[in-house]
Amino acid sequence: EDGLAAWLRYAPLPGVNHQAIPSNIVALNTTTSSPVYSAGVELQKGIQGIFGKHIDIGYEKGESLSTIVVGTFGAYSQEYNNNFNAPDLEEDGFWLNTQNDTVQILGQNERGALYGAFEYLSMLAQGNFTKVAYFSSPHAPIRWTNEWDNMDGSIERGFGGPSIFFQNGLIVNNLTRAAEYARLLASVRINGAIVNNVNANVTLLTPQNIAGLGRIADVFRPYGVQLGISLNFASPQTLGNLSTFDPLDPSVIEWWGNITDQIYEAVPDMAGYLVKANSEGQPGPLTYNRTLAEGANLFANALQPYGGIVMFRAFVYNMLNISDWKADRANAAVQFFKELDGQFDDNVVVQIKYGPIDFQVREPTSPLFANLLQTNTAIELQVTQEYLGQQCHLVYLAPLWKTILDFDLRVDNRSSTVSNIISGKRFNRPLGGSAAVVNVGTNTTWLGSHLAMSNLYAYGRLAWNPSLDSEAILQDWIRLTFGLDPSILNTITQMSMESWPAYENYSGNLGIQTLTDILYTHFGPNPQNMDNNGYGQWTRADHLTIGMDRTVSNGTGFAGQYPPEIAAMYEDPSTTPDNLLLWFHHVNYTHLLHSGNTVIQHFYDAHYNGSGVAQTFVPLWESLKGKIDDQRFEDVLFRQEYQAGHAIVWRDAINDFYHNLSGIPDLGGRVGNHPWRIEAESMVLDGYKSYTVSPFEAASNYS
Ligand code: BDP
Repeated sequence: EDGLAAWLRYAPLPGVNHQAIPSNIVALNTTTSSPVYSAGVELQKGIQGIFGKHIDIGYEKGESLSTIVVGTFGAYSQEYNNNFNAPDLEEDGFWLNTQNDTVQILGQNERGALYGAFEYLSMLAQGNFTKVAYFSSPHAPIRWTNEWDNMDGSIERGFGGPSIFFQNGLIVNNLTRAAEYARLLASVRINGAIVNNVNANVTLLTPQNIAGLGRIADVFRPYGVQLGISLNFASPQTLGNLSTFDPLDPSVIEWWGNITDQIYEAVPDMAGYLVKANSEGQPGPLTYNRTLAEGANLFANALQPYGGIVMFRAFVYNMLNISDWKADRANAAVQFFKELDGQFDDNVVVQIKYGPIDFQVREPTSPLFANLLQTNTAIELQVTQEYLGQQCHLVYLAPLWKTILDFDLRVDNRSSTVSNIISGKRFNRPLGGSAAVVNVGTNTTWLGSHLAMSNLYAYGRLAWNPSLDSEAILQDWIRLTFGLDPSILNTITQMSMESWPAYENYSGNLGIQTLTDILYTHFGPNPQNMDNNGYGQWTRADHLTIGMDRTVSNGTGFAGQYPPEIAAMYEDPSTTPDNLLLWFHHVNYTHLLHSGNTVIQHFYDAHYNGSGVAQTFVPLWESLKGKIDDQRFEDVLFRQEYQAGHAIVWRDAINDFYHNLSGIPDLGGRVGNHPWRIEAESMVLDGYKSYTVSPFEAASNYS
């Protein structure tokens, strides 16, 4: 197995009597591009795979009761002359009833029906034959992915090979993988995908490429996935040859109107635009002294007649001067956006990264969620593991995401969880939801690693229902991906659930951020570079102290961006949780944590513990030999061996760095001795050259 089928393998379930499975499918739509038609095909395929039983698909009510009927409520009522109405189902919701001979899978819309079919198949594939009857509605309407694919076929922060959409500046001819991707997304109820990089290339908007977008949308449509695109704010000038890209200039407004008309001509159901403006060198409205809201509304107006949405990113910040102790990149989003609350059109959604900096291993919840009360918001997550081991390390991310989604920001001293803010419920907003940077590629594993796919699966599940349990989601994924053997279930559960804490322990604990190379690669340890960059990703470490003082009383004031109850908690080191201490406070290495340990000893211990856990993943995985097909077994083993080694590189680089800086010995006597480490000098190397490693703490033999 090469991973292409992901969690939709429909592997045979041995020893199951398939008499209980209905003998026909009735799909209430004959249009081949409709999600209900796809649902019929999917049910047939799944049942064939799981039970080895071929069942026919009909398109109207038949004689037999032993049927799976899939369609919208509307189509069902008509065909079966039965006024069975959906009780307040949200858009995309469904009803699944397996209690009678006729299994009913009915959607509020076509997409809902397809989701219900995938739900039913997921139960069967997991050997779950419980009789159920329930309605299911999404928590939020926007459940999108963002692909950071470039027109040349490369992918920014993509670790699964080149693009499935683009090559040599054009849309690829063969969109088979794009169609398969849409199927995967639909199976976890994702309803939109932005296909190109937020650092957008204007050439996407040439007539030839707009036609190409139409072809992508055509292969997405049968799965109910709407296509969206990222825009470059300066396009009217760089592509349209106008003298300006000022969002209030009539020629610019007209230019975007025309382009939008052309896109909807090719993609009548386009989801909308994603815009990264005035961030990291991208053009935006600030060039013309226009506000970010004026910039966003430019697109909102163009999209409004078509029902499209603008996802406007809150990831806006300036480069900062390291010597300014009041400077703080974490403050930027609230500083730029809070004053614009209420100025965004109703079809604008401000898309906010989960933390105030940038997808770090641990961040506090972005306070912007608590500062936009009259604006639609969505959370931005990352499935692609940019700072989190880049698919070479197993890091199951649902537990991290849950710390944010479940976080109660206490706006107006009332329960205000992030999940209820982004759904629109808390502030009564019409739109909201989530986006995840996924970055699948042409690699048959999609993401570059089999085990990383649990993150894509979990993202979709949580976008639909953020109250689900991370471990329960994981276990569904394991059974679907690797089968029902309990030892497989237990082993992969253990590895995955231990993986984020382990990675946090060896890469950057106590809220200090991922201590990685900040300047570009974002991979591997580089603690020294955390205090010499203009990106504001700072640790403020010297030989006595460490951590960013973000208090109101003494520091950058960031803690004060939260509502009062939360601000008070973070203002005081004694009420700040240990895992965020260094995010909010600048303390001595000898500062005592709630755990009773000093900061520096916690660093040492955590790096030993975390890297130690990574060592155990290898024998744990090896215990599954023969229970998993050889191909996936070997692929994962290779990754786990790499992670085990790289975790030691992390351990020693970080520990040695802070040991040198602070001069404080490790009470365990380990730091500096490098147990379990094999130096390059003790290996027989072929074809390698010596190289000056920075930081030198990461180098072989510590030199
Ligand atoms: C950073 C990435 C960069 C992205 C940027 C973004 O390093 O490649 O372009 O985020 O989100 O994390 O726009």
